Amino acid sequence: MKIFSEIPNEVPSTKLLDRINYPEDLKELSPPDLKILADELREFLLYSVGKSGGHLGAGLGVVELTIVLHYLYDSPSDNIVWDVGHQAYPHKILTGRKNQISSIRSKDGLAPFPSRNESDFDAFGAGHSSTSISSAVGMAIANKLNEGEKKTVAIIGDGAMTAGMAFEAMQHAGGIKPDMLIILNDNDMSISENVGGLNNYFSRIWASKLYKGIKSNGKKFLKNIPVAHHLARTVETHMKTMVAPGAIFEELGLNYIGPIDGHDIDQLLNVVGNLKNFEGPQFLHIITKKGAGYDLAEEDRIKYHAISKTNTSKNIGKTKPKYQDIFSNWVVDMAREDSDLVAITPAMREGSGLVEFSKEFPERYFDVAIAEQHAVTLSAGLACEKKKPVVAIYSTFLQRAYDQLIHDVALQNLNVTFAIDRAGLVGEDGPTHSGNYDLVYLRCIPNMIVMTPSDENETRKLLTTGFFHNGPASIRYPRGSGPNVVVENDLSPVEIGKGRLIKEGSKNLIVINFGALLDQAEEVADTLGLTLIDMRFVKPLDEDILRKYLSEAQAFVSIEDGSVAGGAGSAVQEFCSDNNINVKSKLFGIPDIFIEHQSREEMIEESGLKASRIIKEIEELELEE
Ligand SMILES: Cc1ncc(C[n+]2csc(CCOP(=O)(O)OP(=O)(O)O)c2C)c(N)n1
Repeated sequence: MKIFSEIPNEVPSTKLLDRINYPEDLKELSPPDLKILADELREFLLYSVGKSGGHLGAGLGVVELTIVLHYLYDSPSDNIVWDVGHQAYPHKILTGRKNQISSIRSKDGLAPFPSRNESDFDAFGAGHSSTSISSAVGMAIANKLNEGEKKTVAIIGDGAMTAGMAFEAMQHAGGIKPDMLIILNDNDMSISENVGGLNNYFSRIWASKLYKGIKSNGKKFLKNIPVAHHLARTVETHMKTMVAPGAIFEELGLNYIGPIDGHDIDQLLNVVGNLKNFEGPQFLHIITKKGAGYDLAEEDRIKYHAISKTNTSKNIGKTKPKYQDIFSNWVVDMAREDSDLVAITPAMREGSGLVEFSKEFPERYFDVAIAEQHAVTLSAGLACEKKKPVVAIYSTFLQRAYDQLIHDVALQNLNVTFAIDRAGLVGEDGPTHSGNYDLVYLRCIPNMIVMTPSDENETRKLLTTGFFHNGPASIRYPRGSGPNVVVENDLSPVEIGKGRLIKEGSKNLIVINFGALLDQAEEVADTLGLTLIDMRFVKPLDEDILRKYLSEAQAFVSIEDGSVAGGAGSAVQEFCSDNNINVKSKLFGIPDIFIEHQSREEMIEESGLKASRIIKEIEELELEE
């Protein structure tokens, strides 16, 4: 494997890759050519991610695997399912999208993850982790029912393998034995270091020389004779329970093979080529290096999980703190004050702003791996024993733990604070990662306090408020930076259910803001001379302020960075209806469609949430003078 030491600025010369547009072109190459192609593909990937920004380390790690899969399988007829899909850039390049790859993640460009709308080669859309085995089992079952000839492969990382969903799928597959191949791409990393018992287990397999010896000498698994193979396996399984950790998958009913070097094209061709024709669920464990072939990415696997575009002025002089920095400072400050504070992340230490906390309070920091459901119920258990858990979680990933929110936390009125990050429109990561639904799904849960800070200082205050509240509380804030207001150092709460009047203007039409689009709301209020309230709380609503201003008004408009259907504005409508307050209303929020990947600004614009658009729509409201 060629090791590159920089991201090329110019389009690299890639003689072989130039000839490859679709997998069928690949099949013309000889195995030695595939190795040259791997170097070219890697260089081209480096160049294009340098242009587009986006996920890098995972893609570099699966260059050889991607080539081999497309060489051996007949996609799109065969189904190749990539878990999460952040590693699928090489797959996109080899499946007809080479010339568009540097448009990835931008408006009208390629999607950040596999997308069935984008290409027939993307067998299953993703973005969230650990869905590949379930969907692949479904495809394999359907193929059997359809009496088809399609092959099915799921490729899942060791990080994604930590999720319960992956195990739910494997235990099902082990029972019904569909013909499929699961490839565990083990690079010992999630976004940060992979954690937990399963990860330790994989490391033991990796380290076990004894096991490797048994594999190479004792098991002729490359023989393409399924029956003989399975017989051989029965004997071996017993040995493995003593000495070989791969037995856990065997015990589930899968045929575990490996580990093998996932960068060795000859070995991959040999092993995958055989497993492809085996009956029943096959499990191949490959070892790869995240960031392989780019020295900086190999050294700092966390930093190069994803990168920004290189050489853009955007990257220079960024000094505004992000909401994640505000959370990071708050959680450390609060933990210094209260020794019962514990922080939990489902595998998002860097993204959620828990790096400093994890260093200062290692015993009070819990990365539970990609296990959102467990994260929430774990927090419930901690709260039962008087700890004060803060669950730092992306809005979109909290969707995974909805029953746990209701059944384990809220129903028992447990004291858990949810710091909900990436709330609202998220930008380049697209609809899989947009946190559009939390206000809707949280405000209907009894006992839950729901807060929408509108700037950095408010975020700190409302985090404190949620933490001091003895019961479940959620504080949601967006990705990136805010208006850059001064953040006070103190840790004092605000009164629960009290909004704040930002400015008083005409009392005929009231602008009601929920959260991070306050700048747009202010522009609307200033331009039209209207009264503006920043509600702070979606639940409980500040009924006094609403009664005071809405009883005399003709109409209100609400603005929120969340789904308009059932969201915060709807809560105000419900309040008016319950209290016989007869006002017209116009709710501004995210419409009932998935907003495709583009910058957050562009998403806001497409959702009709820019001040200019809101002003126009207000002017079209037929209000009496
Ligand atoms: C449900 C869910 N939680 C969290 C994430 C964020 N996330 C994206 S990739 C990733 C790490 C995946 O690790 P692994 O599967 O080992 O792939 P690698 O990046 O190491 O190749 C995480 C935590 C996600 N996409 N989905």
